[in-house]
Amino acid sequence: MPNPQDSTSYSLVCTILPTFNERDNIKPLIERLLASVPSPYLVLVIDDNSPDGTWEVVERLASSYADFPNQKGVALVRRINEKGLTSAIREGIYQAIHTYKADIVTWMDCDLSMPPEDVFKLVQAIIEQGADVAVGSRWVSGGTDIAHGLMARILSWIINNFAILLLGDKAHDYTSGFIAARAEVLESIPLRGDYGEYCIDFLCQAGRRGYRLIEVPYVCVPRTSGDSKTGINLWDYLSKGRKYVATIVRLWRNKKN
Ligand SMILES: Nc1nc2c(ncn2[C@@H]2O[C@H](COP(=O)(O)OP(=O)(O)OP(=O)(O)O)[C@@H](O)[C@H]2O)c(=O)[nH]1
Ligand SMILES: [Mg+2]
Repeated sequence: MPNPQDSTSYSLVCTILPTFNERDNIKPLIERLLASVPSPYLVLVIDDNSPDGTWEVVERLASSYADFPNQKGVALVRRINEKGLTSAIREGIYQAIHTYKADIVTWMDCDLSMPPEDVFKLVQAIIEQGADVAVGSRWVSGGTDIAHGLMARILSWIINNFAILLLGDKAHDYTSGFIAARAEVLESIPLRGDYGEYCIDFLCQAGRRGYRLIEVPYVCVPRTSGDSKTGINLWDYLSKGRKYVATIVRLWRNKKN
């Protein structure tokens, strides 16, 4: 359990949860997360009008965390006319920093593959170890991936090693998607891309601008409810992988961008 005494050097941490059809995952995720962090703390769900009614579950849950900003809070943005993972996180970052004045922002998948209890380890890497960006990593000592099959793990290995070769080894899990960062870093590096390639771009740019990256190991576990938005079939992996490779090559060619 984190020590609330640690909360002296920041005023608010906000975790953004981008959701599309995560009805059965979102409640346990929020409850486990909020049980493992000190106050004040905000969870901000960005839901793209999920047909399974994820947003309804969040609306109901939000009313039982009514003591924000003094205690822990849950807020919802239900987007009707927009869709997409990167744009959802971007929206969350904007709201977290400008509406709620968060100075540390984190985000993660909502399929319970990333343990909610590990979120505060990322935050502590910022508060206690002086990181500007903390990256949840499957590919450093202590981390691993027991969620994915052999094909997905091999593709992830190829993409990450290609990224390390061309962009450097400040990160070992360039496609992590499990991130905490100081607001100042997020203001200076807007997320670019449609899906997971934003993470390669963001980590590379943060490293190039001299921000301090710390990797925090985590164990990626299988989703137990709902459907994956990526791992539908080999074709889906390859078409997403193509964008990841294009992002790595663009960053390698253009050292300033
Ligand atoms: N708001 C929003 N969230 C999305 C969208 N697409 C995916 N997500 C969320 O993004 C996160 C990642 O999606 P996952 O289904 O876990 O897909 P993935 O992590 O790429 O694939 P796996 O490795 O199979 O888990 C989850 O929290 C999804 O609900 C979208 O269009 N809008
Ligand atoms: Mg996932």
